[in-house]
Amino acid sequence: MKPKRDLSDKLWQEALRHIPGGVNSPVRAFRGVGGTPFFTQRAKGSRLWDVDGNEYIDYVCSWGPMILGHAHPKVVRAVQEAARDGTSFGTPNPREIRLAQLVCEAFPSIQKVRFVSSGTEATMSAIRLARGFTKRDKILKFEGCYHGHADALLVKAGSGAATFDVPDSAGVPADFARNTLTLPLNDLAAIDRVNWSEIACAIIEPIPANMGLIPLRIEFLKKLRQVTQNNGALLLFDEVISGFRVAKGGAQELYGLQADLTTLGKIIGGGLPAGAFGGRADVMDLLAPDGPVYQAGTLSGNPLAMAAGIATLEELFGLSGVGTDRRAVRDLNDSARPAVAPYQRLERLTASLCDEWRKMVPGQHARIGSLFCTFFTDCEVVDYATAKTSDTKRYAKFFHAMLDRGVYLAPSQFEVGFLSLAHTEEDVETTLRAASEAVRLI
Ligand code: KE4
Repeated sequence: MKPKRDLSDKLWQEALRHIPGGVNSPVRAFRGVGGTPFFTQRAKGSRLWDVDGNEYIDYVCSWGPMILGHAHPKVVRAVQEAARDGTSFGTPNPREIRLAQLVCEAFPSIQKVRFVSSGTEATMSAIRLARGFTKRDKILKFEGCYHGHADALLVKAGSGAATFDVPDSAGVPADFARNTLTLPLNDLAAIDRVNWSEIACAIIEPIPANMGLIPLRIEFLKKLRQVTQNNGALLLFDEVISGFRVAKGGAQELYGLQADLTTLGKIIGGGLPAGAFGGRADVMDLLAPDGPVYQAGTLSGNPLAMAAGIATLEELFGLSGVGTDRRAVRDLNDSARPAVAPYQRLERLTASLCDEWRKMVPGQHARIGSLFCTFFTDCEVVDYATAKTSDTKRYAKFFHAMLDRGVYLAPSQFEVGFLSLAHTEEDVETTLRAASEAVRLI
């Protein structure tokens, strides 16, 4: 039953010689589940093939970007066409405007947007902008939320209350962490223990998906919106995962809330390196070259990443095929048509998987749109502390049993599963069959 992965194992040894930990991003090293990773040769639709020819149904989707599925023809063609005209100019290019239009139309709270090359760059820049706008140094984040690896955001929570924190990564000076306070999620009383008049911004994943999936109490988010508004602090929604994923307008559309600043990534680049931060024009206008907050990037607005992002969003919003490849800047009305069919399909297919899954896989289950997660624990999971009660060894056994049956889940209990528009009912059936066998082994 165990698939042969001889070539992956050989490549792994070579990777370890040249690349720290053998990977360019830690979670890929399978440290959360044991064993060593497979090397992907190619991907198409909902499937990955490793270098040994093993095929997997992919529920990681490159950690979120591949919402259309891998190698979608419209995305591939858009990138090929863009590449034929050159790969980077370092000047403004029309595709930046088209993608900016699509983002501002999808997110009413985003009056202006700036593109960067990753989610980390987006959150790092947005934090600096919030500090520049409010002239305050302190920021507030939430326990277990991940916002990329900028120093100020690599800070772990204290226990349960707003506390000055210590870095949770080597190399981050204590001084950097001193300005980052942390609160537990879903704890309304904890919000009242903060001196909000000294806070530049509160940054939160409105759908926390980096400790497994933790549905937030809507009154918690509403209180955060209210208290930041009342105290001149900015509310920063990190929608790098949820943006364009749970709805066209992300969690803000789902919850009917508007952030002052929003960070985006993953889907916005259609699989190429891209991120973005945007929000209120009076805040965004503080950015260089107009304002005093410096921020820059050689490959920001890269034409290939913009082309992949445009093709992805236009397909997702039901606009593709309106020839935008040729005319990079279009009248806003073209993109006004509501995008519901794709989101309804994602909702329906993920529900069909999870409704059966939760009957056969013991644990605490969570699903929001096409994001899903099972915590291998008996206790109700409402925050990072309760998520950490999960039996990670049991999750690891389940992960490998599924992988050996051709189903690739996140190689960590503290990530989430993603579906794409390329996943099919047959994929769901195959996955459920594998899960019914895998649970017997753990
Ligand atoms: P990147 O710098 O990895 O593009 O984005 C950082 C980031 C920011 N905000 C949120 C909510 C995120 O989830 C992320 C990155 N997510 C992880 C997976 N949970 C990326 C995978 C990885 O680190 O390899």
